[in-house]
Amino acid sequence: MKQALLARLTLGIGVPEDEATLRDWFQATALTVRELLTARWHETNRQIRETGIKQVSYLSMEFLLGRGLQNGLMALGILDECREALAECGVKLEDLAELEVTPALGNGGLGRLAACFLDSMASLGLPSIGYGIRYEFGMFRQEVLDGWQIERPDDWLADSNPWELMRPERQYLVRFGGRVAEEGGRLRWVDGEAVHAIAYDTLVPGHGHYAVNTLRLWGARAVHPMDLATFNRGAFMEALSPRLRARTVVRVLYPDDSTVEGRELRLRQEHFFVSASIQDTLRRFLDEHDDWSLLPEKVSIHLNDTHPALAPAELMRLLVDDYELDWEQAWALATKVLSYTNHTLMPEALEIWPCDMMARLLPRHLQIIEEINRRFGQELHARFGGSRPELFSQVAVVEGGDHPRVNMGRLSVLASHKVNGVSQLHSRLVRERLFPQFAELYPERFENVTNGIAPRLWLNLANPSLAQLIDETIGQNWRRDLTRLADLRPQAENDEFCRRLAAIKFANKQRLAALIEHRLGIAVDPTAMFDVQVKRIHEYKRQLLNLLGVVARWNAMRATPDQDWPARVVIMAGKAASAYHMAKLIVKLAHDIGHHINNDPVTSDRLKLVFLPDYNVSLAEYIIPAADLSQQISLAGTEASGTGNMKLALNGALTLGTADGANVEIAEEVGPDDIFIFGMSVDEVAALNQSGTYSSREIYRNNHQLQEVIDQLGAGQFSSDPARFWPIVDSLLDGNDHFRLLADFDSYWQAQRRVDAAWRDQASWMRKSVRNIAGAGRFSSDRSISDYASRIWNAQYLPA
Ligand code: 26V
Repeated sequence: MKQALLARLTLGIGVPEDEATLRDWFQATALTVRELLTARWHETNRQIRETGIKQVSYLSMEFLLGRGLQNGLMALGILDECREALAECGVKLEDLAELEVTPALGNGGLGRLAACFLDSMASLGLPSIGYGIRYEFGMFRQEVLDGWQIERPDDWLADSNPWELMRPERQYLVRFGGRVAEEGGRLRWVDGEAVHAIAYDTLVPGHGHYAVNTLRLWGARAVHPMDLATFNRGAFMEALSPRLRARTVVRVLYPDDSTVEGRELRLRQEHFFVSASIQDTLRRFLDEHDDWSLLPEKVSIHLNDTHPALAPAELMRLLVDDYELDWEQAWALATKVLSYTNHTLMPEALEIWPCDMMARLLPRHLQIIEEINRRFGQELHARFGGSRPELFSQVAVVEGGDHPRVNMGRLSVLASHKVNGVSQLHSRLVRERLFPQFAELYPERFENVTNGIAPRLWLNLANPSLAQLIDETIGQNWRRDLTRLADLRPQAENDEFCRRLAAIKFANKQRLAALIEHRLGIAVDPTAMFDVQVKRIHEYKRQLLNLLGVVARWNAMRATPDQDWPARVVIMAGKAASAYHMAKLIVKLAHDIGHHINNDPVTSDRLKLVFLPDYNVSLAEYIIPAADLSQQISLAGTEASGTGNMKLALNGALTLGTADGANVEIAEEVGPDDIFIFGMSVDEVAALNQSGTYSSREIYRNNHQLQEVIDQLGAGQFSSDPARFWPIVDSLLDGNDHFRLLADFDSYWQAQRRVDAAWRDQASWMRKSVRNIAGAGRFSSDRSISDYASRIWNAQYLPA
């Protein structure tokens, strides 16, 4: 190992050992890992070709990978060996690992899920290729200035990326604009402007399996990178503009879509990566086969939300226009290979594209979608005659009216043989609320696959001491099958085990306390309860409910300082979309409240509120293993699943949550005594909304505690500008509190008091913590992927 590292350092990176910086060592170690993985990768690809086994094309606009070094070393089983070899050279592996930039090519849950799924597909030996965009700038870096979020560009490629391999031979032409021409009785898309999509491959190593799969991200290159004549007459910038223009499409990951110009670029991105990915999928199929009827046996194409929902249109265009299949045959193939996962019910995230924008950018795709829609109308007419006149307008892919639009959700459902939600509850709501008519027309199409998380990252790497304790207690089988964690349940009654678990948690909390002190200059007590809410900032996730609770607690502590208030550190982190003003104001509110109460001599030893900036995968690896309490407090029916809830439970945090998303299934696994569920159920929320009687003001009038808190916000008690938080007060009182914070407040407060009581009995708390870990086995992404393989893709595995 040491020889290998030194060779990469001196020959690969080109620096002598005595001059090597830490960065050089990182590069050399990464290169070593990549070479070892490449051998496995070639072997995997050879096996896929020779066995003719199905390969899944997983299309996703986002892959939130996190760092690669320790993950690669762990997959190769040489983590300790490498640590020792580096130590002999006077280098600490952990210092190298911290140097690696954290790739952040995703916004939040959906992107991280895609990364966990890649890990599981490789670890199960399921041949797959993840397709996405090689954004030059990923998720913005969040800085906080005077409590306000500032977005900074994430220039993650500024230093070289050791993990990617450019594949110039995998290059495809992607067209925009132009027109549809008729050539020999067939329609063809011509003219317009074109760019080359060029593949950059990242290796995805399996753990406990030799398989190494591929993540293929598309970069963009101009067809004619520079105009030499223009350059020679001195117009240097203009000469290079084609190159810059081509790369615009992959420049930046979308953190929101609040402007029209932004929306058109987003559609360009979607088409760019879909077109390249479908062309590549068909190319790979045709390299091995010459009979289209084999396509569904060899290929599955999965749509991660509607972002890749142009795929059916692009697939039909290639099959019908380029490969000259009949429409009927092409459609039968398309619907057999495509499947779609829905990740949100939030109306503003459901993609709908104006037909005029599509006509400009993708004229042939629009025609194809209109044809799909026309034939669907015919099918409905054949099935129902005139008996359901309203039906077609409820399911039409092209919504008519003055400004016709394409509904990407409906297109995805219509073109897929399976559609799934991401938790049992969410899948029910997808059927009942989002696509009720489709669920009636095609009931067999609708499935649930509850989300999961990759235990390699969220347990073995993030919390190695816990992983080791589990190994010593129940052996290593849980590493293959996470449900074996259930074997830990009896350990709740074992004082020695609980003591060791408590010691691990405490060490993790000390580590996080040091990070908080270092980054924020705030000293927190690691013996206090670490009460954590980490996720994107969004009104439906109700960070504001948490903040109202913190102020109510502060008020109560000041009113009765001698009461036995357990010490708490409330830890929040998360990014607000750059144009989402209310979310940014909530970030500011958290800072203003924190600033105020953290300096209160009456309470500050027992109550702290800290906001850690720039939440990302790496920061999550610090926070999650150190959490005692996990807040999952979305309004019931709004959080599709949540996956942070699973990561926190797996690391022994107790959940304080609503009956929403996967919280419901976590409660089933751990049992009602070891989780704190509060608030309205989905059905109660629906009943309240139906009644039309909800009045947040009335609740405010009748709840003195709540009244005090909201009045404090309105009076500017926490801020230098008294009017600063009026928009928040207005949304609660005059906007009728869209996410029903006030309706759930009292129940939340009572649940928090139950949490306090439970925390006072530390021995009992640790027993609960054990049962949370033991109950988390179902939430492995290995289980999710095996569900997809059997119920959706009909995919097989390579032998281990
Ligand atoms: C929509 C858009 C619209 C255009 C601009 C960029 C952008 C980015 C993301 C989205 C939709 C995000 C949907 C999402 O992340 N859903 C989350 O998916 C998780 C994995 O299934 C799930 O656990 C979370 O509950 C759900 O909110």
